Amino acid sequence: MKKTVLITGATSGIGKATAQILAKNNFKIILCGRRKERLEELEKELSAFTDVHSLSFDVRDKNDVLEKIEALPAEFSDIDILINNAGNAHGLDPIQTGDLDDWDAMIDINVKGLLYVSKAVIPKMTAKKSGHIINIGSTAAKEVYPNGNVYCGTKHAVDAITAGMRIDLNPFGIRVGAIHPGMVATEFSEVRFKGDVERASNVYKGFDPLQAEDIADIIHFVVSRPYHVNIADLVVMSTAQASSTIVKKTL
Ligand code: NDP
Ligand code: 8X3
Repeated sequence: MKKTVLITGATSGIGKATAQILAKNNFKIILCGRRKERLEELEKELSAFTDVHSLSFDVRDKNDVLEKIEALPAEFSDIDILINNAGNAHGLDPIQTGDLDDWDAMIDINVKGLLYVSKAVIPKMTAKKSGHIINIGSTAAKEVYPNGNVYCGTKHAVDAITAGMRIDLNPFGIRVGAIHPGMVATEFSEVRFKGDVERASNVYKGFDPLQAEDIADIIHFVVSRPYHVNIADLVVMSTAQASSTIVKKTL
């Protein structure tokens, strides 16, 4: 029987690539994101391979998150796998000049949003005593880089919350793990730099960064392990990257 996977942040980057690979590998997909047009387009594309359902919500809106997940049609309501991927960096400023709205966005989306979606899905998993939760952290969950202050703080929180989830959900046989990518060429930097495409593209210039498909492929591997195997914590960087600040560039 096909497993059902709910993916947040499926309208772009890692989430979209994950939906694409899982749809072609025998999973039923629930796509989540705010941008409805992108959801519709992707649902249409993936429906050629599997059953797909879209949910449009802002992860910051806890009532909407809880109501929409609760109201899933019967054929999608039994969620086997949750991929908490929605998130972004907003700004790259020293702590003394950081923008309060950016801080709110990162804390509300990357941390509280992840918690709201988890709160909506976990009862379905504890009731049936099975499930698998994958939180997308970052190398920023493991180290802090200049001007990364609050973004790194949110990803450190994701790391700690993942460990806490794994402990609390252990009696229910629910697998919990985190995948921590280094730099991946997605729309991430465009969002961070508020639509400044040139500044964003410079982030990935002069080396071969990870692509969204690289992480999607790893997520597929993680969710395809036999039940007794839980990939608890996985850091993945491009070969050119040694740490958050050390990247071997050829240009
Ligand atoms: P993208 O900007 O390409 O994708 C971000 C996704 O998150 C979009 O689908 C967006 O959908 C969704 N999202 C953002 N804000 C909200 C919100 N308020 N409510 C609902 N959905 C939201 O970036 P990536 O694919 O790179 O990022 C995915 C995850 O990977 C993030 O958690 C990021 O922190 C993490 N990551 C990224 C790395 C990178 O270098 N790219 C490295 C390490 C981790 P929409 O706008 O339609 O709502
Ligand atoms: C994203 C990785 O180093 O661009 O989490 O912040 S980085």
